[in-house]
Amino acid sequence: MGMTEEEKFRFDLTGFLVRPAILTADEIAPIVDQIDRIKHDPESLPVEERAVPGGAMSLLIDHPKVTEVLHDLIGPDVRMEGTFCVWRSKGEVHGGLHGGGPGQIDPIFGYRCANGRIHAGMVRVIFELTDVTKQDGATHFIPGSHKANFPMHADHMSLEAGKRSEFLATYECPAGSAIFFTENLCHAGPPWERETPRVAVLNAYSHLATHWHRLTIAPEVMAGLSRQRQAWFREPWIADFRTSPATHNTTDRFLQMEEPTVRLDHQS
Ligand SMILES: O=C(O)CCC(=O)C(=O)O
Ligand SMILES: [Fe+2]
Repeated sequence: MGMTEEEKFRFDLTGFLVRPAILTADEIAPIVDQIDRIKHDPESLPVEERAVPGGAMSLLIDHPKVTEVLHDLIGPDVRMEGTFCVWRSKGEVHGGLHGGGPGQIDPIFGYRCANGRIHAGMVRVIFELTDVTKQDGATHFIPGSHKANFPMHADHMSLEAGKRSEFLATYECPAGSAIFFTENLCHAGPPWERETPRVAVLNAYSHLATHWHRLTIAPEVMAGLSRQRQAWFREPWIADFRTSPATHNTTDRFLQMEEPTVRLDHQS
């Protein structure tokens, strides 16, 4: 199915998109429980579930309502390249406004749209696992800043009450929603304002040819994933010309291979 025309318009205009409630209550509860244990009692989990993206949360890697959006934002060949989860208590922050403006994260990860198709570099997907209101302090954005032609102006970079940009925007959503944004959008993880914690998983995806984050997933966590999900972390290359015709780095090829081929530095 893919993104609707309205979703494409919205993402291109603002740099972010909310898909509300794509997860069921039955999917959310075990992931919340897993993150609670990861942060507070990791020993109570089997090793392959003790860190992202293993265990219950592994269904987020390739959720169909996410994959179809990534194909429209990045292209048919997508890798997952990083992920983290948060259990954010009142007063805790991720950081101030960053990104946005003409420099972008790097041109190869830049935001482009040509011939009616979006070609985003790195795309972040936030899975909010609790209901979120606009007062809670979830991720904030300066909409449109992924296409800004002038550097982000200091007058628009404050998160302090009374000094916030008139453009600063956030979202409200029910538990189980996915928020997509291009990493070139100016964004922040401001202080969490709510008494109950923010529980979220933040995945990063990019084109199969590129890699921004060095892979840090623990070998035992990777080993616990299905081959289909391991394929999302395959090496960043497109074609191998040692064969004729060239071999393409497809998911199918990965699945046909006998040996695990997600290379981790600390494994060799
Ligand atoms: O924690 C947040 O709300 C923002 C996280 C962030 O800056 C990012 O995922 O790039
Ligand atoms: Fe960020």
